[in-house]
Amino acid sequence: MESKNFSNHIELKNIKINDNFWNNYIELVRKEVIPYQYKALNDEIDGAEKSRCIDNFIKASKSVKNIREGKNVPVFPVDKWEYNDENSDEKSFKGWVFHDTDIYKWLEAVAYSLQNHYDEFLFNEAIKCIDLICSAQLDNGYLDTLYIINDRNKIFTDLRDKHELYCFGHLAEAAVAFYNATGNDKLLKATCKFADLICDIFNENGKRGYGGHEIAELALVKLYNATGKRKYLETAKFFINERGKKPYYFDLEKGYDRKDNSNDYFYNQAHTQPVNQKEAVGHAVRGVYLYSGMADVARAYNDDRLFNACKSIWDNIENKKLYITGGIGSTVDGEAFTFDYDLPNDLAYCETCASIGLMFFARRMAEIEPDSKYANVMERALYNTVLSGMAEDGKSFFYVNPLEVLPEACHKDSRKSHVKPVRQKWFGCACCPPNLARLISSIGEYCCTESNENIFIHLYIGSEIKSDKADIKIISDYTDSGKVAFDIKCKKDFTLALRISDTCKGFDISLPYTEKKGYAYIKINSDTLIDIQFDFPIRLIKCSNLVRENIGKVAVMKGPVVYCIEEADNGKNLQLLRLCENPDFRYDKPYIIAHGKRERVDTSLYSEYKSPEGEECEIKFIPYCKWGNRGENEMSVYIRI
Ligand code: FUB
Ligand code: ZN
Repeated sequence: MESKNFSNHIELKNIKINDNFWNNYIELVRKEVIPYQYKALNDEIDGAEKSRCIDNFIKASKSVKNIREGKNVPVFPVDKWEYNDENSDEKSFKGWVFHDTDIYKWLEAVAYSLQNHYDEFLFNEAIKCIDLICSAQLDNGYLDTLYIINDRNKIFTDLRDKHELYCFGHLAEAAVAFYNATGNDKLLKATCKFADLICDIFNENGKRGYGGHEIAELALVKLYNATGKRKYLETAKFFINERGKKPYYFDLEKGYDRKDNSNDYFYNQAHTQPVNQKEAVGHAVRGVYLYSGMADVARAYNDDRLFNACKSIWDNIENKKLYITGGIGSTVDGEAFTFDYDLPNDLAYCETCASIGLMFFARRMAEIEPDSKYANVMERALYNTVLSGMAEDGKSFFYVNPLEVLPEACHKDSRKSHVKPVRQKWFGCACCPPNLARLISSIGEYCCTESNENIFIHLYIGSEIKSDKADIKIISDYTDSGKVAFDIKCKKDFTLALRISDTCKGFDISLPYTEKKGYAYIKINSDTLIDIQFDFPIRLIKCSNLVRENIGKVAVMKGPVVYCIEEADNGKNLQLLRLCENPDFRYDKPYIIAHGKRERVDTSLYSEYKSPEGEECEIKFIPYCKWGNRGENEMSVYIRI
């Protein structure tokens, strides 16, 4: 690797967010989302799909007690992804195979939130959950309620589909976060016991398998960083090395005999070894979790080949598979990446979790290689698809984040039934809401990183940062006026590296700097004040003409914020609107108003061509992340010009 001088994110305890825009979201997560999700986990929300998560832990805890007491514990089938009342026994596991992760992600969010704002009541509720989780752990360390309740003999026999290593990964992330935030190590100890079991089972002399849904890789690296136990790092590397080797482990465990040496398991990114992968394929969330783990392992082992695979996958996403909103995953079929430049607006998947995972990948890449392209994408995902995942009141969520919605199509066309025209209270498959909660409450970890001699500012969020190099106060009006001020109390010489956003037209920094790979470097050797003015005019952005849907259309952006049009502001049939080439934009926060034309409705299905007639009108744009807060209505990011 070019430089071994990697950077690390600043720990949450050393960064206090103080930013009008972000305080609002962080408080929303603390006051609304976390308590609301706790109710959801306990199945206490009327009209929402049942979670069954806590219920499964209670059942597993009883199984563990009965096993210890030598009592007969019933066996139920482990043969599906989803177990509901119709297809399973009342006493058996309920919900999706990965439902344990809901409480782990909730706990992780609680941990970050406690670090931002200590709350005795929340801490005590979290401890109750941790006690419950630990009581559901088998004596050998194994912990997954599906198998503990339903069938202990089938443990780790269906790695491709059953998510045990995925659940472990979220457990480990929660445990590390909770320990870091509170010093309470009960969950961490339980997790290490499970991790030890995993390391004993999966190795060169044991099972040579790996999870069908990745995340254990990055989680084991986190666990290694928290505990210093090297075998966790080695097992992360082992999972990445084994993945995609032929004969495929997934074939072996299912007893398939693949005679033709064909490639398979693109969906799980297991078609070939990660080190040989060059583009993003398959299930998007799995992909970005794997790529994050690859970046971690490449960094820890200084592995150039693996890092080059990460870079090539990154470039493929950034330049060919990324929606303007920072969404990824172009199809519901496998919730997956498709092919280069295939970015349909109305059929998009763009799962909230996928953009969150993209931020994980981006930060890791930025830590290894200081190039602004990573944080540019991180910012794009954050301000658009990630934030759009949650309603303004924090009480409902999008799983899928399309760029164009016609509610009637969502209701009547089954190809679009994955697109919900309004946010949902909760989901049977509820991966996204708790993922959002953990991301927003740990946003400080994405703002800046530091290496031996540099502090990198990736996101311009108002904050107070403490490091051994300096205490830095950032006052930010970034998304609005583009102004950011730094007040630096210097403790020792260092270089401040400020990301130059790819969405600014120009910028002005009050001190001399040198520019490299999208960062402006400023030497700091005494207390210093710096002002940056980013020029964020309202801009029309076009897509490559290889994206067929968007020919003749543009999107409107101001800084990193993508805008859209909604029926609530512009009436029905948004497809009839056209922007003037000189739209004379007016910014009236949060709206952008522009001049355009509305074509007259033409009900005759076919007629002789003549240039369309239309009348002048005002077109009102709203930030994409705010769409869908006024009931069910049409929405579009792209508009004809
Ligand atoms: O499989 C677990 C989670 O459920 C995935 O990450 C999401 O995409 C959803 O499929
Ligand atoms: Zn999700």
